Amino acid sequence: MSTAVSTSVEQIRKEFPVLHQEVNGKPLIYFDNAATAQKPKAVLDALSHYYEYDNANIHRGIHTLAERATSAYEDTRKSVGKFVNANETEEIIFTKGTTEGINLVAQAYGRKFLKDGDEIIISQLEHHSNIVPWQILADQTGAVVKIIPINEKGELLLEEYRKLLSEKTKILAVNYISNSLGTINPVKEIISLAHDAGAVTLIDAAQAAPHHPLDVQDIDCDFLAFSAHKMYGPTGVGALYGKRRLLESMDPYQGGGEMIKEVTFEKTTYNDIPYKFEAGTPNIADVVALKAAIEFIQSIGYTFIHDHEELLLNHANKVLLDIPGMTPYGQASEKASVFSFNIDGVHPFDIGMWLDAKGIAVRTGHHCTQPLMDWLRIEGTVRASMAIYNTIEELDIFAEALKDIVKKFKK
Ligand code: 7TS
Repeated sequence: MSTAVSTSVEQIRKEFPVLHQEVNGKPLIYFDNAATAQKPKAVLDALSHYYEYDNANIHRGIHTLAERATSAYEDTRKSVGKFVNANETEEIIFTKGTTEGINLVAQAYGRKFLKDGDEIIISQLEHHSNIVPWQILADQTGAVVKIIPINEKGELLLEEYRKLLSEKTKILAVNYISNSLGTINPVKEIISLAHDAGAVTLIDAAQAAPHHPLDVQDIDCDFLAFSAHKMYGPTGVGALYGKRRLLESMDPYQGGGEMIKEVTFEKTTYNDIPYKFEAGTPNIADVVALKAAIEFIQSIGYTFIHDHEELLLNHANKVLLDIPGMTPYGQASEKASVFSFNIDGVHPFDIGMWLDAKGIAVRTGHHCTQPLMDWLRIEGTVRASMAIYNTIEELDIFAEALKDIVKKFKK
């Protein structure tokens, strides 16, 4: 991990062109970072530089541009390997994002190794993309999906989790950080318990990558998936880490070019990892720009990110909790900079619309966590999710805007 450089939020904001605009006549306040984060100039420059100078298809050409494109693509693989502290670069597979990474494991690992009566454990906090692929797998194999319950604060009940584990448990898949409540889960402990039961483990790190250092060797997960776009990188690209032994044992996910060694009509042999899982022309430009996103995060450092986001969350609690009618959701002791809430008598959608009219972008609804909303007995929440470029002043404006909305609806 690179050490935090001396920087300031003011300097960081200058790196993000999109932040410097008015929306509906007000300066934009962007609090929808859990959905997707904004992109710094370095990422935008990497994208346009690639298309302006290096664009070529990778791995197949001997001409100079093809070599440049290939080495830029493979440089990102090295960079991602270091970013998650993988043992080997070949353990990194490029995907479209977290969703594809999880589906890849469910199909290429799960479909091959799971059978009738086996169990897959997930949690009440999961995003649909860490629920539905396992339901599809369960339908295909006869496996059963079990759920780790949570407490009122939005924390996983580890004692209940222990009771779910048995020799039938074949896969444990949980998120590192909840997108709806911000809960940071004790994944190292969860993984160790799953391994004791003989299960393979997958961590959905979609919300962790922008906020929390990733170290696959330390937490000892078997698979870990994340998306570039939530960590200041481009959309349409992400990475899946998998332990070599497991990746090699798996079937291919998709067939096509690049993932083969030799093809005849009688028999096809597959390429080595990681290429076995990268059929077809990949999203080269966005992979190249992912490296710039990693370097951006490393130039700031997770210590600075953590301290600033903690400051924001504490301030959010200070200025938002006593707004009349406020019900916050998710009060975990370990929590990322997400503030999810409802206000009595006002539909979350109306709050979102009124905030937008004031230039404030939040997300409203179930946040692709419908089972969690059902557990909370609500349809959805308003979610303000903060990032490295957000400020205390923005939170103050947000609090005032919410007070105005409350007054308007109380009339
Ligand atoms: N897992 C978690 C925990 C997420 O928050 C998301 C996206 C995903 C998986 C899926 O990531 P994707 O990049 O493959 O789509 N979360 C959200 C959200 O909270 N609002 O919009 C997308």
